[in-house]
Amino acid sequence: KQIDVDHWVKSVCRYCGTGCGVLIGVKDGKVTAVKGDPDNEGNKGLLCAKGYYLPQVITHSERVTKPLIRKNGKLEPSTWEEAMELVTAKFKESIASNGPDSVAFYGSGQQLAEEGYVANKLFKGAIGTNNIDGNPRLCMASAVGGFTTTFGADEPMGCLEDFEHANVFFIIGSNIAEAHPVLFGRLTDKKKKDPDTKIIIADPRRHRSHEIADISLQFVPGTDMALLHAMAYVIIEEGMTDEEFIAKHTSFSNGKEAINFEAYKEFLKEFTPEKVEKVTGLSAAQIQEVARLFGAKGKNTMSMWTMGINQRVAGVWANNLIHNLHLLTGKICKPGSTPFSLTGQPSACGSVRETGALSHLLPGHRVIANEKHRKEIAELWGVPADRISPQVGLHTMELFKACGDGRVKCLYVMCTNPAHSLPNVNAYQEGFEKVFMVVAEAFHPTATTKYADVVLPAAFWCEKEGVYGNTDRRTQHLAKAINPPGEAKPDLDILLDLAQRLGYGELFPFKTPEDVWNEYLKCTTGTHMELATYPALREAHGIQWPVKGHQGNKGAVRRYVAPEDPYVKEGIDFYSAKDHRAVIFARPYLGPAEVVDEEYPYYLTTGRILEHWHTLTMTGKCPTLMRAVPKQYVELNPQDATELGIKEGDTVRLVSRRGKVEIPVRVGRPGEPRPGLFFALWFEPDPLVNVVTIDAVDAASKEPEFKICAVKIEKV
Ligand code: MGD
Ligand code: SF4
Repeated sequence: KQIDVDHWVKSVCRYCGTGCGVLIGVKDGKVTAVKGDPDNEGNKGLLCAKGYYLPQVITHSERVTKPLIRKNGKLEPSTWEEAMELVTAKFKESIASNGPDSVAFYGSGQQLAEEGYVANKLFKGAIGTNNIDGNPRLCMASAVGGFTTTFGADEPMGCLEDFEHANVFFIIGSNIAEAHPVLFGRLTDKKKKDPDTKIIIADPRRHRSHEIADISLQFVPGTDMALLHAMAYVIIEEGMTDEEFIAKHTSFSNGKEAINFEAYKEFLKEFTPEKVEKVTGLSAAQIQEVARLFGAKGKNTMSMWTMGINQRVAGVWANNLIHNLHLLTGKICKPGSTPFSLTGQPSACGSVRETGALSHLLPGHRVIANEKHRKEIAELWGVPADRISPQVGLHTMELFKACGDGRVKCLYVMCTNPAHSLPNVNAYQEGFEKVFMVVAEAFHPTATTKYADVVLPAAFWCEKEGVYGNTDRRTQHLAKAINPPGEAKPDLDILLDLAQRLGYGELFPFKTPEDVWNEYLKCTTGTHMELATYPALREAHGIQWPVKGHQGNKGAVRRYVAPEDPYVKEGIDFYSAKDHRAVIFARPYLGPAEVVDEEYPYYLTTGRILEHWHTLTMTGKCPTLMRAVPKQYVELNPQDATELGIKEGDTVRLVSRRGKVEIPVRVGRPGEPRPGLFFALWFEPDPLVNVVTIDAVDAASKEPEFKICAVKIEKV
């Protein structure tokens, strides 16, 4: 069919962390088409269904086009002036009466980097509270913890180009086929071109990704630490280590103190394949086979993981153990050899991890706990040194708890839908009801706008200019393609207006996203995550940092290795780590927070499918995607279904210690998922699966364990 387009605008898909380059076709001020950008390294012109159907989402009738204020319990249209005056008065009053920590901001890995930077500066630098967090806490916080504890700095060293060089892919806790479909396409291409490529998929759940697996491991939920330690044991036992690499580039720790290689080997004796058979439900032979493939000399191994590893109470430690395998074998910082975390959202890296828009961070990978970092940022922001509180702010789950117990009185929510996406969400309802909540949203109603006191109409993805930072340190510019509908405004403009009204205008003299970027760039100068300039980003199809001195439009494809990384003179140098040595951790085994018992005998896990994104506010507006998958469901293993006398299409009640949800059943193919495990989609606002999930968090990253809880099942 002929596509009706006047011109194409270079942008980036607004969904997953792959960050596929897109070209937006515009005709008469309307988006008429989206196609993959062939010059983008991330996707080389390909898109998945979610990306292709973005035009159907933009013009939906549920776009918010006017500010709304709650009056007599109902959200009524108002003017920007009235809405912003109300928000300003409430925030000012709360700060004056209860102090800066009585207000908070909750953002998103889908916001633009400039929006994240300005929100962070407004709350931490101007108002003086570190109560700013965001949904990357639910998503990538454990990966951040893994990278920072092992390598001393966040974010991966590898790149998407590594797909072309790897011979062995070790994919654990990731349904790459559905959550990162274009990367799955790269994987299948690689396998087609080079049939000797081996793909290992390790996951308690059998899913679409398993279809190309050479080895498919389905372990007992929450036992991956045992599997990873056992793989390390085999790698050492069978001489697959790179002793020179270990001696030169690593140190060992038990998490409390330094240990030596011998002590680590001693520790691993508790994790022989035979000993972990029972825990993991895998045979010793399976574990040995996988370890041998991973460690095979002369082969390049790329590991990938996402929420199955991150959304766990052992999230940071499990991340450490994946890094261990690469450090023991020296399979790192080489083409095709790398640990590579897959990011859930388009800009969790660029807009939150890099801008420091979480309660313990500051821009440029700095941290609140470090006095020097606070001073540096205060100086760059032009605020007194003591304005940035040394106290780490509230992390996501604590923040919503604080809305309920009155510690937080005013909350600004932007580009996220927490009343749907938080685990054990019923426990936080009181908070949603009590707090004065401002929600900057592109669509209404959502689960969260239902509780909002003020809804601010936000411009959507292609209606504003800005920058995303995708999964492989790739910074990408999104040009504005069309005007927002009605009175909707870019989030950046709304935040700048709020800053002005709160009396901090001098600190926010920005007229354009580029002005914001220019100030933010200074926060990265001299750090190892120097970013590219706006003109360079506008021209390029993504630039990977570090970009030393912000010069040029060629970033560092790989990090910590010469000549790609400008901070390394020769060979490999883990320059962010203490003594330049990455840490191999002897982490004690930790299983899930909740294990099955007589009363709650099944495990429940939740996740994405290809066709839908998170809380359905966007893909739910797309008729094509809704036709493909109109309803969420819980998937049961055929053996479990038979034993329970449940058939495809039946409705069941899933009951946990926290809540219950009624949901239709889909019976999987044999092994889908592992017997004893149920898998539920969670995209519908009603019934809400998150009333059942658990809000236990990883002690270090504070990321909740969405991936495992115990349930019972009842036929409705
Ligand atoms: P989204 O649907 O992505 O979900 O959860 P959320 O972030 O809460 O919400 C984004 C919102 O931003 C939408 O309502 C959209 O309409 C709005 N929006 C879109 N564009 C703009 C814009 O430009 N400006 C503004 N202001 N708004 C905009 C995601 C969260 O969910 C995450 S990140 C993870 S990883 C968790 N995963 C997970 C799971 O695996 N299982 C279960 N059970 N729950 C989970 N919850 C978590
Ligand atoms: Fe968008 Fe991810 Fe699909 Fe690419 S793979 S088109 S970034 S959702």
